[in-house]
Amino acid sequence: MADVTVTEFLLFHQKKSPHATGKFTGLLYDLILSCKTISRRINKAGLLDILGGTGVINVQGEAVQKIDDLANSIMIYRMERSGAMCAMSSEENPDLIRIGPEFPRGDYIMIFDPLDGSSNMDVNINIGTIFSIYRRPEGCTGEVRLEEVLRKGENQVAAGYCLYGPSTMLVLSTGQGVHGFTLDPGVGEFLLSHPDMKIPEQGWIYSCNEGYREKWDAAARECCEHFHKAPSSKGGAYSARYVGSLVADFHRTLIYGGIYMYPPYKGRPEGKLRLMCEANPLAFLAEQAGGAATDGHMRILEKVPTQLHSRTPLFIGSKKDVEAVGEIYRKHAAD
Ligand code: P6P
Repeated sequence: MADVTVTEFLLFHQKKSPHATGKFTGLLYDLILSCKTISRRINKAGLLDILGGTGVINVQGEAVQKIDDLANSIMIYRMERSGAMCAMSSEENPDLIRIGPEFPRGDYIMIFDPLDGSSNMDVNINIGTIFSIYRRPEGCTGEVRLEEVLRKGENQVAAGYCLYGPSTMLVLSTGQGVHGFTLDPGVGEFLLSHPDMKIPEQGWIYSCNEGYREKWDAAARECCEHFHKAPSSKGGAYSARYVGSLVADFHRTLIYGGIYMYPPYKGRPEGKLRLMCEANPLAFLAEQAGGAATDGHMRILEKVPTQLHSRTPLFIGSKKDVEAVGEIYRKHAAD
């Protein structure tokens, strides 16, 4: 396959995409540039002394930021200059980030986690950037209001992640399937490497933090037991895999199939993961790839966020495996 870049792929292979417009391509250009910049900084992190806390003064006399603060600054700096945005929300910022009059504005809203799982970097484990893109609701003008942003995940026009690992990968959907691009550092381009990614109907891996087992509700414990006993897609038992970095655990699930579970637990009835910048974008990808994503009771993409940082339980992956969880939760709800 000849080298196909992301832009070329969207413009030539997704003609139906309503976003193959200059604005969206511009958004994507700056998003990709942000990911490439973050990737470069991460790969040198151990050497550039940007692990862990702040306090280090670098050669330019700047206070070196923690890597996730740095990733956040890179994303905000780039995206507010893209000319495509009217507002953004970052997991690192408590409030909505509105695009000021000093920048060209567009009609897109991006919600992102600039560097999910960043603590894993201290032990050289994959981490990732997750992004969720909406168009501003028709007819809305002037300053973006919070209620324009707090919308169901099914309104996303695009979503994806950048995974920083042995290679840096961009996995993206604009509503026409899921496609993976691998960064060729020599060229500085993301090139199509995984066209039309599909999650297997059923998998052979379940992924959850069983250390919290005693804090889960009965339904979540039964889900875990289900995967201890049920035959996997390979006929034998399921294998347990848990990286503790959401993008890494999801990427493996997208490719191999199976299920990633982050149930609610005592003290956290809504679970730990963010609805808008983690669960929604991954649920969009999962469904586009033929999989499923629920909170145990309903589709993630149908949940109405009550605030920017709403949390949600998450069960995501192969359709059959997520359905098994749904059945268990329905049985417990009926009890
Ligand atoms: P726990 C990382 O902090 C993160 O947000 C996700 O990347 C990861 O899947 C999850 O939390 C791990 O959480 O509670 O199992 O350590």
